Amino acid sequence: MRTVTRLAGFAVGLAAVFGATYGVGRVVDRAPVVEGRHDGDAAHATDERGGTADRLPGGLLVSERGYTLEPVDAPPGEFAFRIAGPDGRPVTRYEVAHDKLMHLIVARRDLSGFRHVHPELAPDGTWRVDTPLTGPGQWRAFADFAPTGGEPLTLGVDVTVPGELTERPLPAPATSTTVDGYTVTLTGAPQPGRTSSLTLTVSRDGQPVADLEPYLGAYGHLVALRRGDLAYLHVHPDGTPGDGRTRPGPAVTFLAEVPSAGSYRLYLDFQHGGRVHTAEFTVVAGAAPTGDVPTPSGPAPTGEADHGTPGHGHN
Ligand SMILES: [Cu+2]
Repeated sequence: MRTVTRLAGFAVGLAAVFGATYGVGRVVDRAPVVEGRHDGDAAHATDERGGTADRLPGGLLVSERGYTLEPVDAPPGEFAFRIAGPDGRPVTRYEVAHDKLMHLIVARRDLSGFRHVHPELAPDGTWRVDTPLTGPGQWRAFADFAPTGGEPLTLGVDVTVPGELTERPLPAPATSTTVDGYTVTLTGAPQPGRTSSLTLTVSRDGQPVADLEPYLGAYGHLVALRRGDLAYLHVHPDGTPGDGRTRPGPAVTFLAEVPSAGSYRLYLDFQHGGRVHTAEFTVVAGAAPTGDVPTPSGPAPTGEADHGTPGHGHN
């Protein structure tokens, strides 16, 4: 019974978010479904924010716990925003997290165009960065930060870049990809409602890369976005440089918690040769990694069956 109640609350929360974001009442006709958990553990597992797993994933709200993400006008080529605090004034004091005061992540609503950048803070509380919005489309911008005196937060806001939009289909699930001449392979698959180990292994020209450079306090930084609503997920590196057990590649392991079945896009930032590279993967939680598993008989709902199928109500 507890599970049913929790899911119902989650669905209501999502509907409210979409209503606020788009100004329409019926964008979501099916809430993401958490399946396969009947022992209630997921509802009580604490995350790094000290909250519980039945709290909404990060990035779905533009305003949370008194803090609001406010884009501000900026010259061409620049993206600027403020975080309004509980007193309504721009927040000017932040705590360092993952080596930075502010992490700004952007992606188009079709999950293309991912960028992870670090804006600079002006004394008046305005954050500025060379715009990471690299082309026309509906973008989601995520501010991941910890205000001094408050809990860590990820707020999200929609930003439209005018122009002719070419919607890109989500790439099919894969366990290997290439970026900038590196090959990155993924082992492990996220499972809804529990912590899963994901290992990414980097090679170049067939040789393992065993001298990755620390980036944001780790040998890799992994962001996951959920297809359909771009929920922003915490993925914790398992081990940090200098802890005596974590090696600088070729394998980097993360602990991922996904809140529901369905498709996710993973973005791995890693640094080698003095440059940051981003490897991207589509993964399907709660299903075989191929993502085209037919729906079995029985009551288990599936979140992956929409993959590649038009007219299913997702974006
Ligand atoms: Cu960052």
